[in-house]
Amino acid sequence: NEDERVGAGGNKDVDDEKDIKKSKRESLRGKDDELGDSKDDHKEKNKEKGDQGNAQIEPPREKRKEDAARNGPGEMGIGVDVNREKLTKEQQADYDKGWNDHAFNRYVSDMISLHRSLPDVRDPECANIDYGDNLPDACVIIIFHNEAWSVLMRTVHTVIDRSPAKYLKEVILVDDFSEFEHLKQPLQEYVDKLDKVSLIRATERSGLIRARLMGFEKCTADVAIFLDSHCEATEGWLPPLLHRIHENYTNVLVPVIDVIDDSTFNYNRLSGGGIKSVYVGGFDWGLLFNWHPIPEVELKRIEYKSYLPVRSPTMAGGLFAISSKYFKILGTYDKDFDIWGGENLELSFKTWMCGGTLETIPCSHVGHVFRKRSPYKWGTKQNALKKNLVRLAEVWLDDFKEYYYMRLNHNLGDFGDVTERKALRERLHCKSFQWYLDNIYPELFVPGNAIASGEIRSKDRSMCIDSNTDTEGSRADPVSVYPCHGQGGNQFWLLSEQDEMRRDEWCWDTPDGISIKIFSCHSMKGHQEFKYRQDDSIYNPTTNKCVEMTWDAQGLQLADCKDHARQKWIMNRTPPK
Ligand code: UD2
Ligand code: MN
Repeated sequence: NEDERVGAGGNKDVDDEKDIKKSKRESLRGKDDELGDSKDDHKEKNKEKGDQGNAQIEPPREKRKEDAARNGPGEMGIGVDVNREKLTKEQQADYDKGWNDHAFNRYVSDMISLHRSLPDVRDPECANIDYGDNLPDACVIIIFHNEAWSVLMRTVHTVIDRSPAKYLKEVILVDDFSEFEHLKQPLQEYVDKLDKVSLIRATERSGLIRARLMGFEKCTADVAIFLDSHCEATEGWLPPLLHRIHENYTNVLVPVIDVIDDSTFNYNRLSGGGIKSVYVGGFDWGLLFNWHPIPEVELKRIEYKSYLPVRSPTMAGGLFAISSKYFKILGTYDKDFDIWGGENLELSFKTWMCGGTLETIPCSHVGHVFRKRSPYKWGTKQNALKKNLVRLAEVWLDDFKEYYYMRLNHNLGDFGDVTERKALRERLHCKSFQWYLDNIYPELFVPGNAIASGEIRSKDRSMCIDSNTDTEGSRADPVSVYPCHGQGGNQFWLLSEQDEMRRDEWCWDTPDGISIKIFSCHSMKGHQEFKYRQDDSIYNPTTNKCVEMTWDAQGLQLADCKDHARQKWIMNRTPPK
């Protein structure tokens, strides 16, 4: 499935992007090599200035223009390749620390100007749009916990450099109780010298949801814009967002979120350009956000124009613009959400269900460094995500919450009190989740009439069929057996009416007629058809074989059907209605 792109917290480029990137880099290799020395110089100079080598003082505008014209590392958004093996011992230690602390290549980021130039990634049509000169003003709220200096400041500077001054009222930084020295006094001093920028601090670790709320309280502008602390704003990013809110304050907007490579800081431009390179947000029944291409009906509605706002069922969460007034009307966020996760779906569902519109704006591009792991500690809030998602389900999902709870084996844990949030939904007279699914996200697979669901337990011994289908590398992951853990998760399966063994958009498949692997569902039966028969066997008609646990109970395979325990499976059949 080529269309699987970037997961929040997990990052995948489609293959052809990688190729483009590679060839881009290859054609520049000569140049890069020449730059080898000067790159080190740059790094050394920064080192002399102290504080992790990156507390540069804001250069004047003229100097910044020079920076952009200069052919320095990372300019024009081109990635920087550093060969770790060629670094000195100390540099290697610094390089490794960068990855460790941040789950991206901080060492490379430190080499790149805080004002680096970027290509114009917008569709040419965007240039012809007149947004007028009377747009609402905005505050940009950037929250962070233990962020890298150069990455944080590049977020701040690209916002200031690339926003029309009259619309940018303030930039509000919220430090969510960071530990790093460079984010303490040095940051305060740096910020004091910047026009429009202020810094507030949480006095305990509050998690990203409450940190954003702290920032929002200080925001006095018409529009609140939230950004993660590792972004780069591109030319023209702001007016299209403001314009859409100016047209209707119940529009909630998301820019196109481009991928900044976590290793080279290459600013990836999506392959091909045009409207088909724009993705919209969805989710699965584990209540995790995912990306998918714009559905055909929506493409038709906007007549395939590459510059018109595109409706999106959900948002990724980190980068969006909302009218301050409307954010308040919608009850901002649920302040009992901890650390990370779920707030993006909460805001998405209620925007749609309570009368607003959520759109992606193809003419507004902002880059974000997608990481493969979460770099910071979650402290005592290890179960934060689950708690957030249960609160979300309780308040917004109506009976559909059952699909998520099945995943948890109905083990909800302590999720606190949601009365107030339910009252909010009542007060706003929001529509039902059924309405949302029918009208806003009809593409979603709804488990609805599953024939069977839950764990699939072997009759031979307490082993269950298990496979990972989330985040990275889920394509062609093997389906195997693992001791039953009763927690749902990777042992939760659902047999659809079409005899597919699924989890969300992922299906069992047998590419070779022996092994069983995870592929995206194609609804064409064949190698994805599995019948759960009365004799408790699971049968694939195309190969005329049955699902069997291997004799050593280490794996799973298709084999000729026989009447023995390793081919017998217990799965909960849905009682007839
Ligand atoms: C995505 C979103 C993120 C958020 C999250 C779900 C994008 C690009 N990113 O995950 O904004 O909606 O999904 O909750 O859509 N932070 C704190 N305190 C904490 C933890 C994080 O201030 O306790 C900051 C962190 O420094 C960063 C932001 O919150 O600026 C988002 O965190 P992330 O980058 O780890 O989340 P991400 O991009 O994986
Ligand atoms: Mn992020």
